[in-house]
Amino acid sequence: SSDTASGPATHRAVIIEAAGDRVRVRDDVPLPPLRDDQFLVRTEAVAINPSDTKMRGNFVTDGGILGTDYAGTVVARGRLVTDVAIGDRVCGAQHAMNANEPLRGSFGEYDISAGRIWLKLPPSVSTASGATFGAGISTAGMALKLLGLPLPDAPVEKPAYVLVYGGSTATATIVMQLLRLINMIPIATCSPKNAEQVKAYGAEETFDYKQPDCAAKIKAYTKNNLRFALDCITNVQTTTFCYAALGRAGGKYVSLDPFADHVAATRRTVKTDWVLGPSIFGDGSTWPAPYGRPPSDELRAYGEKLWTLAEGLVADGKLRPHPVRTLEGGLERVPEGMDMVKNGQFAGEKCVVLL
Ligand code: CO7
Repeated sequence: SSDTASGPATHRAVIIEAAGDRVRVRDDVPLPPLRDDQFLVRTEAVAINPSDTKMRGNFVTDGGILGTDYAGTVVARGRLVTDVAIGDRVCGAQHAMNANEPLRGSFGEYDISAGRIWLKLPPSVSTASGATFGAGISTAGMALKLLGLPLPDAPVEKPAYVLVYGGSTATATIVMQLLRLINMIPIATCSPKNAEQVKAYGAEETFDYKQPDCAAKIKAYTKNNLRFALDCITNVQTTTFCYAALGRAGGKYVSLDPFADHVAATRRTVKTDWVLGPSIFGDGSTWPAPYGRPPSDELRAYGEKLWTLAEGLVADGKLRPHPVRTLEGGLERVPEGMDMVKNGQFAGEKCVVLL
C-alpha cells in the first residue's frame, strides 16, 4: 500500500496473541490514522528492552503490537506539527500494551509519535544507536524525579553521591550521564570487566558487588553519608545491598521494579519508590497491579520537559547512547532478539533490530 498523509491502512508489525502468548509477525496489522498533533515515522531500527519480554500473560491485549523503542525517518505529519519536518531522523518511545491503544507498540514498519516522548537525532548519532534512547531516557528521567533530583536545566548547588546499583545496565548508562549533568556524583556497582566503561559514562568509582564486603566499602567511601541509591537490577539481594550502603541518616532508595517490602521495612529513615517507565507519557497505565496508574498531567509535563532537554543534550554530545549490537533482517528477527535478551545474550549491549 502507498503512503498517504496518514500512511498505509495496514503495516507489518510484531503482535502478541493472548491465547498462549504467541508472538507473531503479521503483514496486515491496522495502522491507526494520524492525528493533527502527531507525525508518522518509517521505522528503521527498534531496540529490544527486557520489559518487552515481560509483556506476557495478563499484560497482553490480544493482537496488540509489542515494543517500546524505535528510530526512523519522518514521512508524514499532522497539520499542527511544526517541530519536525518530513525527512528528519527521530527516535522515541511507545507505551506498549496500553489497553486503550494496543496498536501503538514500536515494533512495526511505522511508528506514530507519542506526545513529546521523542527527539530529533543529530548527524552524530546513528539510527541504530538512536533506537536505544526511548526506554533509557524515560526510565532515567523518572528515576531522577523519584530520587527527588532535578533535570539538567537546574543542577544542584551541592554535589552528593548517588549509588547506581547495576552500573553496566542500559538504564545506568543514561542515568549516570544525567547525574553528572546535574552536578551529582555517581558511584556504581559492576563487574571489574565493565569498570572502565561504567566510569566512561560518569561513575567516579566502581565497586565489585561480588566481593562480600562491597556494601561496607561503599559506606566507607561515602563516609557513612550516602543518601541516594538507584537499583537498576531490583531483587532481594540488591535491595538489601543498597540498604546496607545508605548512610546513617537514611535517604532515598529507588528501584526499577517493585521491591521486597520486608527488606524496605528494616530502615524507617529510608524512603522508597519504584519507576514505572511508561508513566512518563502521563496517560496512566492499564497494566495489571501493581503496574496500573491513573493519568497525570504533571507527569506528562515532566516527560515533555525531559525529552526536550534530552534532544539538546544528545545534539551537543552530552548524552551518549548505550553500546549496541545489531540484528539485520527486519521485524522477523524481533522474536529471536527477545529470546536472546531474555537469555542474557545481550548483557551490556542493547539488542537493536534493523528493518
Ligand atoms: O521504560 C519503559 C517505557 C518507557 C516509555 S518500559 C521499562 C524499560 N525498562 C526496563 O526494561 C528496565 C530494564 N532493566 C531491567 O529490566 C533490569 O534492570 C535488568 C537487570 C534486566 C537490566 O537490564 P539491561 O538491559 O540493562 O541488562 P543487561 O542484560 O544488559 O545487563 C547488564 C548488566 C550485566 O552485565 C550485569 O553487570 P556486570 O557488571 O556484573 O557484568 O547488569 C548486571 N546484572 C546484575 N548485577 C547484579 C545483571 N543481573 C544482575 C544481578 N545482580 N542479578
